[in-house]
Amino acid sequence: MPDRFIPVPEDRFTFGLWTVGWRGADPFGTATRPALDPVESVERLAALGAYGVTFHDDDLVPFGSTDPERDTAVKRFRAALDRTGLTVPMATTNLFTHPVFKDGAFTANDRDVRRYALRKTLRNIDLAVELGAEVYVAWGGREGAESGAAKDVRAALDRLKEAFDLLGEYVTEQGYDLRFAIEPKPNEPRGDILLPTVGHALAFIQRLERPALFGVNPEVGHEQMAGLNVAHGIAQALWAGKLFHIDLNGQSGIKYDQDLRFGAGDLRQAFWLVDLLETAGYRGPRHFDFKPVRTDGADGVWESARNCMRNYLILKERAAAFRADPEVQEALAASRVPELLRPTAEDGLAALLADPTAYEDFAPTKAAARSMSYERLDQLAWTHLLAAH
Ligand code: XLS
Ligand code: MN
Ligand code: MN
Repeated sequence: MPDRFIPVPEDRFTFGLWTVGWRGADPFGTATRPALDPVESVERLAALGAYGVTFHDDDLVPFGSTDPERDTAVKRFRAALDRTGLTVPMATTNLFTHPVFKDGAFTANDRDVRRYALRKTLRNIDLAVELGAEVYVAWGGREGAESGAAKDVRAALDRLKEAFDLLGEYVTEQGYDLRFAIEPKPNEPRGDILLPTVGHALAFIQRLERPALFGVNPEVGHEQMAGLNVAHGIAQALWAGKLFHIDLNGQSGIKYDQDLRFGAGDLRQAFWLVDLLETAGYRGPRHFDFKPVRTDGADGVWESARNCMRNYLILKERAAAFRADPEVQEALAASRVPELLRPTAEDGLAALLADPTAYEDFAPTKAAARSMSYERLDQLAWTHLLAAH
């Protein structure tokens, strides 16, 4: 049987250089794999059917490189992109690896560290735009604290706002067509990180000078680390017009950031997430931010990259089958799901107040006796997910 789940660039699958390039170093062990040349990553991802590649400044140009070394690295990367047709839709800054960022970057207590972090970011924004990026991700990896007195959180939020306002001013002045996507995460590597969830980030964005330039880049596992329903978070970001980018991966419950390949971990949430992205009109890249397991060699790296895309396509097919099934449509109607689309009081406040059926004649006990029939609906989803229908 021909394989129906082979990715093509039109699927818009993208990968960070740091994902396939992860060498397996963790807090308890050193690297298990050799370093990967970004050029090899570009070539291999293109051969697998990906659409694009993304990078932190330091993934492409190692920290501390001289200007000529930087030029050579960029030139080689650009040549690989030209050869393969792979795009760079997004880039970001590493503001967490070097010890200088041990207390954060834009919110470090030390002002000189904050100024350096801004310059490092601005420098990479120029490169991102040069390579065609439309989105610039900002993950505040070390913007946080382990203890209460260490960080004045309100001052830190002022500094974070100041940093993003300056970045917004810069891209506006330069005339760059670049928007920012803030990536929430509740903890790790800091004990607690600022803007821990999608909701925190969305509220923060509204207080910036140029809110239209800012959206979110939620990561599946990051929301799940906080015990949240990722599809609900993504739905709210879409509702707010703020889903500028997304990091897809897998996570099994509330624990360390597992960064499993997409589809591993909470399969049901992955199913509902794909259903949402595919039905809500999200047009951005499907970006995988995962870590190939450190037990494996190069075979597992490329196998897991392939499987991220394959699993997305499998879930896309399963979700479409669920939506197209007449029995599901009937079950949705029985659960009155379409009724939620109807405004509650389109007749206006005066009419609502004058309507005896809305209160005086309304029979709460009778209404409460109506079954919602959600069990049948959910089992239909479950059987479609497992192709058992
Ligand atoms: C880490 C984050 C990171 C960002 C990019 O947990 O997911 O990889 O996506 O800096
Ligand atoms: Mn993660
Ligand atoms: Mn991420």
